[in-house]
Amino acid sequence: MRDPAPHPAPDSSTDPSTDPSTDPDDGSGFGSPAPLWRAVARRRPPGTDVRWRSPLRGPWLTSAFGLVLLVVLPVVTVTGLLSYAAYGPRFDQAYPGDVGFLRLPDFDWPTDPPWLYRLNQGLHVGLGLVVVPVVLAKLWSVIPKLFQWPPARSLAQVLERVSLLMLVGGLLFEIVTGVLNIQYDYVFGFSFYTAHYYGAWVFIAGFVVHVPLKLPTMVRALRGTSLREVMRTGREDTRPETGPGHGLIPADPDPPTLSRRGALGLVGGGSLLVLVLTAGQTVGGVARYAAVLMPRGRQPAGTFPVNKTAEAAGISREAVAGWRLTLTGGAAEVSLTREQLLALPQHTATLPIACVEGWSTTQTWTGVRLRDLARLAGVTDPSSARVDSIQESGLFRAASLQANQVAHADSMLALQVDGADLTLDHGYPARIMVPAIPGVHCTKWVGTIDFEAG
Ligand SMILES: Nc1nc2c(c(=O)[nH]1)N[C@H]1C(S)=C(S)[C@@H](COP(=O)(O)O)O[C@H]1N2
Ligand SMILES: [Mo]
Repeated sequence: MRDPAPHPAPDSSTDPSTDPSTDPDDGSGFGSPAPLWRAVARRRPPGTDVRWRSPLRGPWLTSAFGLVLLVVLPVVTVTGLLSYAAYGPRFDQAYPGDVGFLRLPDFDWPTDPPWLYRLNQGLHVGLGLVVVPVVLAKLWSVIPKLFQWPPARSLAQVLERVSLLMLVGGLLFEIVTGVLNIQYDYVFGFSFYTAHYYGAWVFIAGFVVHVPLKLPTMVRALRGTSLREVMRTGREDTRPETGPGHGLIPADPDPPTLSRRGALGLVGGGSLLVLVLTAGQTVGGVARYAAVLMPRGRQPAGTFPVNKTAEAAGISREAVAGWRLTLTGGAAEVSLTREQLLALPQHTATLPIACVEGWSTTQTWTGVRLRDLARLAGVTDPSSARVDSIQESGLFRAASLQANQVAHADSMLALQVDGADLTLDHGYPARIMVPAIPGVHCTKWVGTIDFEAG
């Protein structure tokens, strides 16, 4: 069956169905007559009159990919926004600090369960990467729309097109900045967070307009042909879709080189491959060898990832030789050597480091509880604590902790990991460990903790 939607003829200006000059009301929404609009409609840019030939293209295939994205992208978006909230915007340690009306409500990020941020960020980064093949497949499936001329025939269509541009542009931008942030050591500095945050809102705005507009079409297309039917149809029996084409079904298709089942398998296989090549970074063990796409996947056995090495942070053995911890916020400053800290009651807890990049590792930490240190400093029930590293510069040299993060029984200034002294790379002489917190706030090479009285 022929696609009932107007298909671009070789010279669309002679096609009465696409030539608005023959239409008393051109439906452009710009009032009639709209000479400018008609002039635009008649001038299809050269080279854009492409013949799209894949018989697989059509509302069903686009909707199938769309349904996956409809389920997955909200999870990626919400976990992304939650990650921003977990960074503690009220301490201005969530970047960008000043986002005007796009600021999320402040709330205390929970400390239970301890794997909360690990799960959140694993979902955000993991699903965000795994869904890339589906995003690309969906874009492939709607390419003919990009070449439609005139680009829009009414004001409503102009708005739809703009929302689509925001959706696609925002999504591709998020994928590119996200992947670059994982692969390179914060090449963006502050601007990664800024760019990724604003990019997210551009995407969200496009998504919120696009979904309600297309949902009825999607439901109709998916109801029209069952997945079971598609999965039973081989390449030989694959035909172009019938029914409303929405500008997707080719008027003049080539014979199929792949079944729809094959196309779904190809995209699903692509996603599975991304999963295998990335998950090993978090799963560890032999899976680690498969994590070739992840910079922190290939750690020697028995070790766990180092985000920033001591060398990169400018910390040497000599620099920490006469190290003392300074506690402030109470009536008098308190200064403690590592030996004095080791002589205090020690607490042991198994806690994850969960980086914003999506990798995580769970180890057993031993050290002094933060609430014990607050008491030593002379501050009961601190409302927050500011932790400073002896690292002189760098984005992550300091962090602020909320009241519940200081008070938690498993929150500590860790001196040891897995029964041995911390290595210099993992923060020797002492580092922060707090349940459910983003890895970036597990400050290494701690020099000062300033407790804010409650
Ligand atoms: N002083 C300091 N502490 C820091 C960082 C840093 O750059 N400087 N990086 C943080 C980040 S982003 C993470 S994910 C964890 C990683 O800890 P690890 O290197 O021991 O695995 O350390 C955190 N602590
Ligand atoms: Mo991190």
